[in-house]
Amino acid sequence: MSPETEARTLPVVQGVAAASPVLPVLLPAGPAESPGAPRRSCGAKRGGCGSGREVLDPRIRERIHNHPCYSQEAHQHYARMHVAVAPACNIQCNYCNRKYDCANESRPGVTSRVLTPEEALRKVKYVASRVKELSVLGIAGPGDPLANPDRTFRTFELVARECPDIKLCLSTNGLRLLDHVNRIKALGIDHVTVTINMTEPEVGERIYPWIFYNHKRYTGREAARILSERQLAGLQALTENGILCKVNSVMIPGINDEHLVEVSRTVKRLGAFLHNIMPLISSPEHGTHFGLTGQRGPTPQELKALQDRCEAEGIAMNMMRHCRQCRADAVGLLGEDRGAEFAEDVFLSQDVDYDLEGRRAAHAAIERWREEVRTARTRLGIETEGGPGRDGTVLVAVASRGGGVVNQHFGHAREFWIYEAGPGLARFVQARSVERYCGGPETCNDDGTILAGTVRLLSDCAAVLCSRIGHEPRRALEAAGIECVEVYDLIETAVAGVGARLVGRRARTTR
Ligand code: CLF
Ligand code: SF4
Repeated sequence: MSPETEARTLPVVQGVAAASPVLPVLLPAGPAESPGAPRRSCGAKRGGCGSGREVLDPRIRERIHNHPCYSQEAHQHYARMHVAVAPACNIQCNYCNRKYDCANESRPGVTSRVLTPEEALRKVKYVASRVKELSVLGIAGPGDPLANPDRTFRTFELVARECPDIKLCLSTNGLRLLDHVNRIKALGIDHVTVTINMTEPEVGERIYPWIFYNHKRYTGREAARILSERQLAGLQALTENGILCKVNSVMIPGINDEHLVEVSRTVKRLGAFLHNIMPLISSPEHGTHFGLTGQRGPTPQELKALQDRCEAEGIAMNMMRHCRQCRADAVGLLGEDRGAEFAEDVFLSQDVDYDLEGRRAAHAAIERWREEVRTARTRLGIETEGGPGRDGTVLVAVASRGGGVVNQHFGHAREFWIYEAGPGLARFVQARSVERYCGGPETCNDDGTILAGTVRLLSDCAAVLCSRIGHEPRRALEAAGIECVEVYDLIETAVAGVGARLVGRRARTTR
């Protein structure tokens, strides 16, 4: 029976599945790496990883299992929050004008109010008591956390003491990383992201006009050389100390797009676990150098092609493909922004007891549900990996509110998850944001431009899977050759079923 027609009763995790966003990911299927395997690797061997395509050492699997950025599967179930405690920065990136949050982790156009470490602790406790699926606290700005070391580490210290089940996560431009490796390790900050956009100063001078280092301002090629050396040395020191590292890179067409393949190779050699290549977001109203000079960002197709190259043979880097470029005070599942629910006057005025037992029970419920999803996937023989660009696949788009289920109305989707689909294959490749088509009767797509934009964005997809869809969007999508499938099922089951049917049909028509 095809997933489109098969009605299934899905287990619901009380208070979690309905609210939580979805996520498909791979479970390691092959042999685990031997405990004695040499370090200076990302801890994974070819064949499947938490984000991508490698078989994980079980110890690393345990470390990432509920980190929504390091594990693609976890991002459908677990939330992160950022606290904006770090205002200053020590470098200048051409995609940032310092009015907004650090664009190495955030999209431009949004700003965060800076909190003191004590205020940040109150916020974390308040949010953790209400968002039980919260698993990670990240510090990512609004400037560079390590240009504000006292505020950053004081915040981590307070949270580590009072919220022992929350993972600590840091994101930095890497200039001062080497100075703080011991402190990072001592505080148990187990996940660190370094933004590395280049390893060649000739490329770097087109991205960084200056850096401020050891009381001196450096410009041009010399600035880029110092920055690159410090980033790579810091990354290496972290991985040698057993800290899981992710590298973020901003893809800037014509400047570093080709070069990022080499960056991926280099950071993998230095032990980075994951590479997150993000699209440059650039427009004149952001007031950045790139925005004002007309530097464009990549298309989703260009981004995917580059990610595929870095993941392919020869490099085999684990790629993060589900980043949402969230803001420095983001709260919630990736892709949702619940910051407005946690206003300052509320969390600053309340004393919250930390409900460790309640949080543990909620996480246990999430894990039971994940296990059911995995069991279903295994029973049906669905792969979630398979290497980029496997022959005989199509792209399909999924609307989901999370929990691993196709469960969202087309008109309510703010983003679509793009999968490579085929017989026995459902491989997550990208999240694409759209403007919500239906905002209620008063704002519902009155001039058609939102729908037209969505159809364009999904133009390389063969089908859209959603719980319901209206007549007008269905007509527009079908006119563009995109099939609309109404379904309520596990994502991977539905994607693989539709993929098998579409690939089979294509094979028959080309015979
Ligand atoms: Fe935050 Fe970054 Fe830690 Fe995640 S975000 S500090 S690693 S907890 Fe995640 Fe957000 Fe992408 Fe960053 S989706 S921008 S990769
Ligand atoms: Fe802006 Fe972040 Fe670059 Fe600093 S490191 S200039 S805050 S994008």
